[in-house]
Amino acid sequence: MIRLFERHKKRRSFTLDGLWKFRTVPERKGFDEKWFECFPEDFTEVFVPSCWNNELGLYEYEGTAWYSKTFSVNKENVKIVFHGVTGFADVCLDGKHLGSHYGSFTPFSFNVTGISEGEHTIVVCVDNTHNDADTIPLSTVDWYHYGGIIRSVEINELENVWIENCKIYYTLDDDLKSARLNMKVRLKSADGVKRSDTLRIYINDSIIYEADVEIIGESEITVENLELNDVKLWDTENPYLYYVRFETEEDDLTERIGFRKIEIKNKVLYLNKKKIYLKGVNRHEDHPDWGVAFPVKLMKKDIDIIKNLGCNAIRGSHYPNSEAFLDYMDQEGLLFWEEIPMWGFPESVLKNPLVKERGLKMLEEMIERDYHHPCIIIWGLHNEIATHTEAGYNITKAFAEKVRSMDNSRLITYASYHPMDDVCFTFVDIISINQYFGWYYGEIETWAGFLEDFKSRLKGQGLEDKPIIVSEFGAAALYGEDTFECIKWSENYQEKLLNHTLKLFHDDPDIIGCYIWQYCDIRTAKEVGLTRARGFNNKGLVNEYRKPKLAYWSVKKIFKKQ
Ligand code: ADA
Repeated sequence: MIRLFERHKKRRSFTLDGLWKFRTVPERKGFDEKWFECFPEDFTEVFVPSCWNNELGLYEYEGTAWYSKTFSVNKENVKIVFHGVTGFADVCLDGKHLGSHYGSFTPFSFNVTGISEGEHTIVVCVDNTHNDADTIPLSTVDWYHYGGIIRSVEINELENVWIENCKIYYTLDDDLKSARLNMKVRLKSADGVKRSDTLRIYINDSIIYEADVEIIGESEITVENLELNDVKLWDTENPYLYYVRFETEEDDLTERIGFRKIEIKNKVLYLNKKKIYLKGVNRHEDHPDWGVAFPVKLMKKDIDIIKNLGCNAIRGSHYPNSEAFLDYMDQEGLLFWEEIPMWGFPESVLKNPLVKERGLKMLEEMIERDYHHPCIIIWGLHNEIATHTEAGYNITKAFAEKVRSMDNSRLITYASYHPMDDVCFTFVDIISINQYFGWYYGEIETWAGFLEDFKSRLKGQGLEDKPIIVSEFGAAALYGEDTFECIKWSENYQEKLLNHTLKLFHDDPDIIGCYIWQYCDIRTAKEVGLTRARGFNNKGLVNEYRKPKLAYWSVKKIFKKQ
């Protein structure tokens, strides 16, 4: 399941979820052998979407694998959308190379026109290798590099003219009662022939716009200044959603939006002009049975547990999450921080132009995909990169400019691990810091003094007007480990650390929220596995099977009161 609402009433679309032919192979073998034309005989089968590391015998496999699936279409034009393929993907249809894509967590698509109705075969080569020079993420990260076609592959059957995409921008009037909308709709046709059509736009089934249009190949239609009165707002209590449907004679596309205003004034965060404090967790999409390829049922369970904890916010650490997860947060009124998987890049790697190029592309694809989700209030540029260096400065500047050029309606931040000598805070709206006092260094009580020192440093640099988020803090607790002495690795030590820090942050007027590291225990990369008990990052409030640790109940008490 890709989305939680119906995107088309007219257009036929379906997923290729199911069993695919599958073959692993070292070092990108298979191209010279023309496996895209003739798939090797000795294949096995896997379910798509999934992670191959959840298959028997492939627990630690990181490399290349080939996939193949035969399917039928009833039209001559189709759009094939890959919603998530790890690393490098090369796609062939009926033996012809359609194209390639890099980046695991955002979709890519191909429009294929003039094919025959009936059966076709798609072959995909997935290369999930990482290095410490130019892949995003690098090899060395603190989560597992699952491989595979991790999200659905979708086939859309297209008519002669179809809706390629649309963008809905709005501004709310000062009283938040009416909205002004601007929209952009891109129509495409399979050939260069001039075609006439009619474009209609509906909001919640009421028509708000109609015009005759002409398309030669591709046309962008701009609709300006549509006014909507008596707007129902989207907020954490009542997350009201509007359905905007674009329709031509033979095609349609529905988007879902929510009207809300997020802003910072005098270091206070406001949602729809009401002060809000972010009570959050960092969450990886990770489960022992599914890896990163989550079923919607499990997403719902995670959101139920997180809401029950009293949270109003989630940070999608450290990559764009599944579209269905974002849809569900839209429906549940949760506030989301979304970021790209750029984690822990040292200065030397940040100088590589390919890293910058790939990072910019990932930001672009993330914002393009998720622009309409009201749950997203913060775009994260990266996590714990060398923001105390010139290379960190240059890349952060470029990233911030890119994000602002695409979306000025949300807040920008990144998680800094160099708070005392960071040189990039000037580019962002919120200063976010990751610190582990009481775990890797210092004592739990060190936090208070550190915050005072940090704030004086900000003042000294004229940055005291920016609010602070504590984007990561926490302690590892082995599930079931309970001690009289309250020592590290026990559930009671984690509880003690979180009790202390959550109260401290909430009482600090400069802090607008915090995200506990982390929601659940996760499998980690082999590069750091041996420094982590069980090969897991154990700082979850629940374990990897979502069983609560002691801290869960204390955090719940605190968050419910705050
Ligand atoms: C970092 C990082 C997290 C995780 C955490 C930890 O701050 O951003 O992904 O690795 O440390 O547990 O040490």
